[in-house]
Amino acid sequence: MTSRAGLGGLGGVVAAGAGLAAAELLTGYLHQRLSPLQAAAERIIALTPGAVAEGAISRVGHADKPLLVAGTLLGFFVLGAAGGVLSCWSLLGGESVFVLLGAAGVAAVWTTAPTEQLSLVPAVGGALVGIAALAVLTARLRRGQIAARTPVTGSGPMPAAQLDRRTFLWTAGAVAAGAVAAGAIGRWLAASTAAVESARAKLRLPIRRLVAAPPGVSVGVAGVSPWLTPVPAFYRVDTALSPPQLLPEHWSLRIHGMVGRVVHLTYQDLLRLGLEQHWVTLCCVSNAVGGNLIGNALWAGVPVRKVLALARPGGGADVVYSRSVDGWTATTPLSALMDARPALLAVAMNGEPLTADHGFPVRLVVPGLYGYVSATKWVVDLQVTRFSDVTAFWTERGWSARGPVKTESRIDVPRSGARLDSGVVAVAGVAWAQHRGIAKVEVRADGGPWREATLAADPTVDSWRQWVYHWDATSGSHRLQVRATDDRGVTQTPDFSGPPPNGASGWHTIGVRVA
Ligand SMILES: Nc1nc2c(c(=O)[nH]1)N[C@H]1C(S)=C(S)[C@@H](COP(=O)(O)O)O[C@H]1N2
Ligand SMILES: [Mo]
Repeated sequence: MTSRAGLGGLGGVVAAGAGLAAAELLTGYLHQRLSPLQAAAERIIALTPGAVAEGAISRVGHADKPLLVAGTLLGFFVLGAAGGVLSCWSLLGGESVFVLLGAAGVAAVWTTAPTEQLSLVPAVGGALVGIAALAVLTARLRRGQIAARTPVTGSGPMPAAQLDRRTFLWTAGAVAAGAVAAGAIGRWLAASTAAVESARAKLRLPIRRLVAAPPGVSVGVAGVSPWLTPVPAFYRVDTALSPPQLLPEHWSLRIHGMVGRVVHLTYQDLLRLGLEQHWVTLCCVSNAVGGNLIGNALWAGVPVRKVLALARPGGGADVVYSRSVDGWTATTPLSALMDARPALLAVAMNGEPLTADHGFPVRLVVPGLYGYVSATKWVVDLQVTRFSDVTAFWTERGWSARGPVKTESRIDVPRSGARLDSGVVAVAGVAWAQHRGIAKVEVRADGGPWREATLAADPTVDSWRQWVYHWDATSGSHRLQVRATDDRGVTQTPDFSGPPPNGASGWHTIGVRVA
């Protein structure tokens, strides 16, 4: 009996630990500010009467935070043990304690960070793991007699009860070891996120920080994508489940392959080459016609040309094979990196150091090419070589080795399916043909004649361009289409194609109803 209760208590502590560890792992993985355990500790500070809290804090001095977290952890373990003991007789009884513990974690996070996306995932995930671990660990204890710690004598088979006890202890030990490992990984992930955030905050880059769109780039129609895409709204596409957390002092770039000299650059070496700021529209090859995997930002970085010049690419080379710290690769034509376009090893976006999501500390940005063949984030290696000798990540998966951006245009307003009043309606959107420039945008209704839209100013051929067409809407259902012509006189093809293997094409078409 005592042995059974004792093992139940142990199982409860281990199950509570498994739940807390799972929560720590999810917290670190999802880059949340506080784990449920930390949030609970923070709530306890907030709920403690001021005088008591101050007294306690002054007595324990700077150790107050870790002590408080340790105390909260102890509280979880004590309640976990109680749940474990209960569950030897009634699983429902034991689990209700765990449900309460989970609810406390969820409530603590909810009251400290209610608005953060995903903030409740660690608490809910941790609760589920704890509940499951309790059920599994105490199953053998509920089944009946567990032998006390008596040495096995003789050579006969071990009694069943003794076997159950062993199995229980082995399982509990394994779960506890897994929990310690998961908790440690979670803490390590959280610490690396915090380190990158503080490194970003401390950086003083010699760049323009107050970023505003150049004059005249907006057609002034509500609902059109702003010319400058704010970083939080900028699309993100990568294969990293969790973005690499790479500190500037740990970053270096190796330039090698068909070069006169192998070059290694540190972050400071790179900055010393001189930063430039350029507006460049980046888009994804997976962007469907009318899609939103596209954004425009002011990038600050060092021209790739300058960096390559240090290594002196040799004759016969036609590609730069870039690699990120997490092993992703891209093949970018050497010519696009050596000609006059502002291909950058970028360190900042819209006046702020890159975020971890967008490639901190250094990424590539090359106007005129889809991201999958040019925009390597967390870039650490540039190999000058030949297209015939390498294949990049997406090329191995069936996408084209070369990915020049196709001339495209999109109707942002009105929305497809909109109900409008008759009269003059502003049809507006964006068009892009990076590094060629947009010369003309035309709109037509119901397959009628193409009408030229008015274009906003175009300070660079590397960014998208806004356009507006004032359409005289008559009642009925209508189909609106747009097409763009680039500065080379090439008009967007009507041939509709989905994204694979080298980018979508076709005219963006929407339907509207006019009253
Ligand atoms: N390291 C790494 N860099 C990468 C990718 C990736 O998966 N891994 N995806 C590329 C693709 S397909 C695109 S479209 C752009 C997107 O950049 P963004 O996430 O900053 O918008 O990054 C490129 N750089
Ligand atoms: Mo992409």
